[in-house]
Amino acid sequence: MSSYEFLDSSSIADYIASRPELIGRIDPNNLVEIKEVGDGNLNLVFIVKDSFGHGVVLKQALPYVRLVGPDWPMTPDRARFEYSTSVIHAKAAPGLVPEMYFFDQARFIIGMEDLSDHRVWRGALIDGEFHPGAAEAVGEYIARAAFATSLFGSGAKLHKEEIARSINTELCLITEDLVFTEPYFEAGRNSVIAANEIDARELANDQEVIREMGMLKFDFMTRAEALIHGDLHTGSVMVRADKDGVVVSTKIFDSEFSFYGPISFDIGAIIANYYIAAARAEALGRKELLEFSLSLPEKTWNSFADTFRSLWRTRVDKRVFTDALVEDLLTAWKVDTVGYAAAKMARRIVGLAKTADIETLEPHLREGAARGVLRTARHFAVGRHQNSDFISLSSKAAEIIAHVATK
Ligand code: SR1
Ligand code: MG
Repeated sequence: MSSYEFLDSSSIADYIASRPELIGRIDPNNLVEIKEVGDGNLNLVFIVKDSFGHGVVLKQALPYVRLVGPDWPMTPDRARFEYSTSVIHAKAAPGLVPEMYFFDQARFIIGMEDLSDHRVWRGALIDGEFHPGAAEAVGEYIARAAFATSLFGSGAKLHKEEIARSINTELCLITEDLVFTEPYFEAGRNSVIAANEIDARELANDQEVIREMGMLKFDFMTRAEALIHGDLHTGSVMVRADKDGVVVSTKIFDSEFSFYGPISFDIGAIIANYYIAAARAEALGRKELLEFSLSLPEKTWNSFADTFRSLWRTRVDKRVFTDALVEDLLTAWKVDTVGYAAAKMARRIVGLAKTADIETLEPHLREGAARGVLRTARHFAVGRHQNSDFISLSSKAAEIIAHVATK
């Protein structure tokens, strides 16, 4: 395992003073607040503020999976992926990615913009905040980042070079195992509450779903379409609203799982989390939030598709990449988006790394919410070839979630 010094509150002032990139951004001699806020599964995250109201975020990759501990070693080089992808995506999607200040290759630390005036979207949804506009912004981000790094945006030579540069073996393996395999083939990391054991068994015995997962996993491992985020859930999105609750800023962060993969994986990942939010809203009887959550998949999809179509006009080679092709691609990506949403819903219920949306429900409510997400996932995985329309999929999800809700 690599050996390097971990950040802690007592060493942060000296560390900031040692970084030329932070001169003028924060005063290391006048720090008033140092908070470790890492609530993800992997890293240390410090928000540091000075007495002048300036702030920075320092994020350090540990050489293991934080959620599990040193028994699960993990390359800290993932911080390099996050830094370089954030820089590339920020250029492609201006305003939608936090500003990066530096990457410390010796200690795997990223210095970046302090977004304390934003909220993590998952927490906001859990608290019943609506944030209209965020789903569209996420769709726009996915389209801009994907187009710019695809063959269509960057041309054949750069596309190939970037695929080679961005191979992210260890982090991809986590997704390959946790998302596509372990929900169906237990590897000692799954868990559900007792009342949901029957649902986990039904999922693992569903041969039609497993067949779909095989195809989705194969595509995930081989379809190097664009530099995707790789872990785009509602905990990877920060939102800031004005006094009327309308979103004025959306930032997508935490792209350490990025690599060249299928574009629809990112769209499916965020959409899965909308249905998870919907299951929570149903469990708590929050009807308005339920309807709002169910409206988000269509919003993200439409924003993605509209943005991608508008960027299509600027593609580098128009000879066989015709206007008809973009429609064919969008049709195929939509079917796969539904499949990836299914994969992501299922893993967040039965596998390692769950969501606060479901985990913080009282057990008697959690049972039905978890069941609703799993049944929706199974319906989506198998039915995606017949139906990939998000309005009708959301109606179906609402029906399933309500039918199995436990009160
Ligand atoms: C071992 S890491 C578990 C999960 O945390 C991240 O957020 C990814 O979703 C990963 O699958
Ligand atoms: Mg993450």
